[in-house]
Amino acid sequence: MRPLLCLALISSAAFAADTHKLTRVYEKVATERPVVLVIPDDGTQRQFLALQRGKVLILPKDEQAADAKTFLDLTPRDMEAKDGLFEEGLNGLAFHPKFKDNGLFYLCYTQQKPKRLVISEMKADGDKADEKTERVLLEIPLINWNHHGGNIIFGPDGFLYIGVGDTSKRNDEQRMAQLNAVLVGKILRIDVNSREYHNAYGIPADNPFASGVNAQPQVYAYGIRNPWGMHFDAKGRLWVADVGQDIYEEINWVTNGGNYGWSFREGPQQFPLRTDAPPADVKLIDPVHAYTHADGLSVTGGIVYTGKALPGLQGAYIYGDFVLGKIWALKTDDSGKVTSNDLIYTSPQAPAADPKKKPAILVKPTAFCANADGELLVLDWNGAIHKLGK
Ligand SMILES: [Ca+2]
Repeated sequence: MRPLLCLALISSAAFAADTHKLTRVYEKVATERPVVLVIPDDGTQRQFLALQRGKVLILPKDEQAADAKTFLDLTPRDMEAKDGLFEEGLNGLAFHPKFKDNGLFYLCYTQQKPKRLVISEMKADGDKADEKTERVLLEIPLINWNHHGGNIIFGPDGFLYIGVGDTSKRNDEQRMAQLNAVLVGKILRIDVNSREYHNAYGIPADNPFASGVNAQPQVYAYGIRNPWGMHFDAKGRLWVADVGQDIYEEINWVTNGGNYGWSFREGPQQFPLRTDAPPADVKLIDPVHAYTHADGLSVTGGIVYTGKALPGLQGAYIYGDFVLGKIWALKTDDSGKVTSNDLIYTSPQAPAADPKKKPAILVKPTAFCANADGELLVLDWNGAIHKLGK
């Protein structure tokens, strides 16, 4: 290739125009490490924002206001180990489908000594959570500070879905993701209204291993590495982004009993560091969409857009890359075949003072959430909330 042509290609890639922009909202509210924003179905349209250090805020109605309320503050609980500051903490918040009547909501957070993931229930009293009402449902042992997921979401079936990573530093060393004798490397599903198990929760009758014989009954789907971003769309499909290791980042449609491949597979290919073959009778489900580490390094799952302000995105699954600050709009047909995947935004970068270091990515998406109007908010690890627009 002639040098001039090569230069032209590089510059056009570097300056590719974004089709969408982000506008900062709730700028006057301290929003360090936001991980999920949820609006319970109780008619109040309150926007609850979970911060990874352990706080839950109720954001003001006015995007320019400063008067956020502290709904819950679990920061004294020391959720993170000294080496756990990146992924440990409060990573899941979900409201009971009958929150309006019963005031119940659910949390998923890490605790130390022993290192574990805790799924618990609390009751709200108006704009305050009552910490004394906490009821622990499930505790899952962890062996590393990273790759434990922790997102929780209620399905249209009324059951609580819990995304749990393989708890391996790398390589699924302990071969947990395919082992249904443990709860890590899985999507779990439990019934919070029952008291059949540990007098704390129940198992939906159609969970794939509901009998609990040779496998844990809480398992709903398996072969998962590090689920980050779970979403039920209007058609009842469960979208789960699964953070990859060396080559691929994944977006999956997760179904009851499905095996999503890890660590036999990474994305739509065999995982090169694993040489043993899966059992002959095992069906491994490939992602609906995967991108390679040429395009991004850590997927953040999103939601299917149903707002009004951006008609071109109607029905698209909006997701992003945490490390490189990109946002895409993915469209599929009903069979899961991708019909388009448009890059709609790329974060600006700030050059590092030290030329040997990488530039800072200014927008690092941790979650994509709908506001009360169905418009898309991007939660940003750098401590900001942005609204997606044109
Ligand atoms: Ca997979």
